[in-house]
Amino acid sequence: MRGRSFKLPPPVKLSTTEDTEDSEGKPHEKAFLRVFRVLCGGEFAGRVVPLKDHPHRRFNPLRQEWVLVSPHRNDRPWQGHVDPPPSDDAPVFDPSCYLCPGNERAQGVRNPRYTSTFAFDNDFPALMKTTPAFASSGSDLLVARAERGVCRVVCFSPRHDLTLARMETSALRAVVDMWMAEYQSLAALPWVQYAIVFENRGPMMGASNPHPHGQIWATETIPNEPAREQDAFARHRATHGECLLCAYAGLETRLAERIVCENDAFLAVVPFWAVWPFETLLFSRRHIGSLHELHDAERDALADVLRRLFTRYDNLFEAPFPYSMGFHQQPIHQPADGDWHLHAHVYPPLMRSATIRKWIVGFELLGSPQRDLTPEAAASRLQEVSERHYSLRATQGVAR
Ligand code: H2U
Ligand code: ZN
Repeated sequence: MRGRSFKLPPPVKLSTTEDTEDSEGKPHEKAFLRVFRVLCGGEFAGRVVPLKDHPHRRFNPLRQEWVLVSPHRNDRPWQGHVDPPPSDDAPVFDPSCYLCPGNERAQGVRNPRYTSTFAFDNDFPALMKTTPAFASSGSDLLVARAERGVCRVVCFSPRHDLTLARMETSALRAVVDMWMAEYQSLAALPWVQYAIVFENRGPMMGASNPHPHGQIWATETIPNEPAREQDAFARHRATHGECLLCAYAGLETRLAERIVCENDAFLAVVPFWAVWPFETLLFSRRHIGSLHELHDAERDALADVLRRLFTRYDNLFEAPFPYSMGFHQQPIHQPADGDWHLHAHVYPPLMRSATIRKWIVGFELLGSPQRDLTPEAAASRLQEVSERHYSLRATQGVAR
C-alpha cells in the first residue's frame, strides 16, 4: 500500500438489512460502518477491510473535522507519566470544604444548611455582568472585545462523598431540575446568548474541589464549540433536509454497535468520531433544542441515563472516573423549532487504567486529534461493565 493513496468511498446507498453484502457484492449499511471497501488498485483492491485493522481518518460532522484512528497502536509500551490513583474515601461532611452545607466559602459568605441542591454566584467568576462594552480598533490582527457573563456554581448534593454515579436517581432528578431552573433564569437576561451547564470531575480534570458540583457559565456571545456545531446543524439540514443528530440517532440505533446505554428518551453512544478513548455523546431521542423542553418523564429519563452512564464509567477501572461533561443547547434567543438538537458531551481523559491518561500533545496539537482504541472497542468495554456501582457490591439489596 505504501505510496498509494486512498480515495474516500462515494456515498453508499444505505439499507436496513443486516446482511454483509447484497447480491451485487456491495456492502450494506451495517457492514459499511464497520468496514470499507478499498477502492484503489493494488493488493487490497475489491476486498473488504475491517476498520479496526488499519490506520484511518474518521469525520466528526459536529465539529467538522477529522480524527486519526490508529488501532494497531493500542499496545505500545508506556513509561511515561502515571497519575496517583483517584481517592475514593471522602467523608460525608468535610469541615474545611467550601461547598459543604453550613461552611464558610473562600470570600467569607456562609452556605445555607442545604439538604438537596444549592446554587450560588461564583465567588471568583471568569465573567461579570458589569463589564463595560469596549472593542479594540486600528488593526484586524489585534482584535479584542468586552465579554459580559454570569458564572454560577451548582452543588449537586449536600453529601461531600457522593458523585453523580453514586447518587440516587431521584437526587439526580433534583440536579436536572436545578440545571433547568438555573438555565431559565440566565436565559431571561436579554443580553445572554448562550449558557453552558458543565461539570469538571476529579483532580485530573482540574476540579478544584471533590464536593459534587458543576458550573454554569452564561455569555453574551456564542462560544466557539457551540458556534461550530450551530453551523454544522444548519449545513446538514440544508444539504440533507434532516437534523444531523436525529439522523445519527437512527443510524446508531439500527447498528447497535456503539450504544453504551439508553432509555425511552435518551441515547448514550461512543460516537463514531470520538477523540477521547471513552468519550460519549448523550442525546435526546426527541428533536428538541433545550433542557427546558423536556417533559416530566424525560427529565426522569435524563437522571436515569446519567446515573447509569457514570456508573459504567466508574466500574470500568473501579475508581471514580474523571471527566469534563456539559450540555450543548440551542442558542438562547432562537426559535424552539430550529436546527439544534440537545446533547451532552462527556470527555474523560483516562486511557488504559485509572492512572494512565491520554495526552493531547504533539501531532494532536499540531495536526489532528488521534486515538488508538477504536470507538467500537471502547463502547464494547463500557457495555461489558455493570450498571450497579462497584462501591455497592458489598451492600446487597440496595435499591436504586
Ligand atoms: P471547579 O471545581 O470546576 O473549579 O469549580 C469550582 C468553582 O467554585 C470554581 O470556579 C468556585 C471556584 O471559583 N468557588 C467559589 O465560588 N467559592 C469558593 O469558596 C470556592 C470555590
Ligand atoms: Zn463538601
